[in-house]
Amino acid sequence: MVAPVRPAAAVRARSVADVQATLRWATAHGVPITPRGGGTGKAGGCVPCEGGVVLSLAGLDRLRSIRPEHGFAEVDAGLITGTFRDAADEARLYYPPDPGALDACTLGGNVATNAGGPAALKYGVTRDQVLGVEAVLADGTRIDLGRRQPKGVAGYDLARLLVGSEGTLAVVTGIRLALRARPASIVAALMPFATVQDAAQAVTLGRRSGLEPRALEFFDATALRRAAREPGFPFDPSWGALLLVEFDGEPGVPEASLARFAEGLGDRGPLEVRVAGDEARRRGLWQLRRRTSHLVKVGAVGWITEDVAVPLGSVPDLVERLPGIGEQHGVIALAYGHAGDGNLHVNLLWEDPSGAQFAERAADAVIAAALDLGGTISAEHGIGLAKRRFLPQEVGDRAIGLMRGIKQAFDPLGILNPQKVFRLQEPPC
Ligand code: 2HG
Ligand code: ZN
Repeated sequence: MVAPVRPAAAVRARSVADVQATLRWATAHGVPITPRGGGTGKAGGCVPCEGGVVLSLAGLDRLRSIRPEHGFAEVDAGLITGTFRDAADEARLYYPPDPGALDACTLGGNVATNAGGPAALKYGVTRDQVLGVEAVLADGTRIDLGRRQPKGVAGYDLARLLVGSEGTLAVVTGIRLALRARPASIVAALMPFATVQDAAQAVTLGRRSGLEPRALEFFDATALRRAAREPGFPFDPSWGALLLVEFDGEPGVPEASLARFAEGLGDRGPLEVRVAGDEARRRGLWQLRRRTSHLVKVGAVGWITEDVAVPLGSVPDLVERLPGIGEQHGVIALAYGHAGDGNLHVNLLWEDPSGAQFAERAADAVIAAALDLGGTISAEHGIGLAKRRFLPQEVGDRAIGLMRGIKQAFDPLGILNPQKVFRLQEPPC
């Protein structure tokens, strides 16, 4: 877990010029800068661990333009993601990324961590929508990177390099985001399974069938039991696990795809298929899904949440290993999340303060399991401080060396979000 830290000062930028002035000053005085969007990140990326100045982009929140004729929009980095999605929807357009903190996180924060969400399954993560970025370099220079049309291969793709760089290379102030046509029809269904293995198996079989679900969300029985203390959360004690499956397309297509998905699972198919009959019910299901992260933690005195991902065929292996990890380390281990992307939010909870001492070891075991299965330590929350110690295990020292070289080229004084993602020097914070 990442402890709170107080910076020496905070700057609330209202314009790109404010960001430039702050960085010019920081370079002149060698002051660390920690950029901040909505502050909803899960890996401590916006914790000012070296003191210095927190640079808030939240006041830079204009929707600059929507250009349907070009298929993109230009936004300030501090615009709330949900506000942008609603504006696109009003223009009959669609922006797919829908992270859990949709109504509080900013598009700049999403760019920093390359955020995902349920619909990333069909439409990709934030990086897949970014055509270009406007950013301010450590010395205060403003640069425009990227393209204005679907194709463009002029030089290294620096715009996309900034996506997922967690504010360590430059401060992103504006973003050019691709927009799509709004899907004509969307249908969601709950599919409970007798066993967790059947549900995990359905994730891999469902994807292999050639169908393209828009979302394929998984809940294991522990997650369900805990979340179902909330009235309205669907659960039956006979359920071993639950999938929330969603398809979109021309009218009639999603219903047919759902039926084919369930039928294709044969004997190990769902116990039932509960289709959300109308848009209000579909939205209601997603409200509950969005609250799952909070609901499962009620009653716990502490927790660590992971966002590991594994190759699709290994999802059943990962879920099978979790109860053993929980038992061995004396914590409650549960999983839910974007299983269609191989991405599970493994939550390690303790209800007695003594559990804290074992939780880090349990987290190590979850990370080791994901890496052992060929997966990743972070599918969508980023590395920040919380996952930093695991990064060398996944990418190796040579890759960390290359990343340090890139950091040095962008930020020679090391003032931009220092110590995040990987250590710049010892002792680290
Ligand atoms: C979600 O999918 C979020 O609900 C949060 O990414 C996950 O808190 C978590 O573990
Ligand atoms: Zn998630």
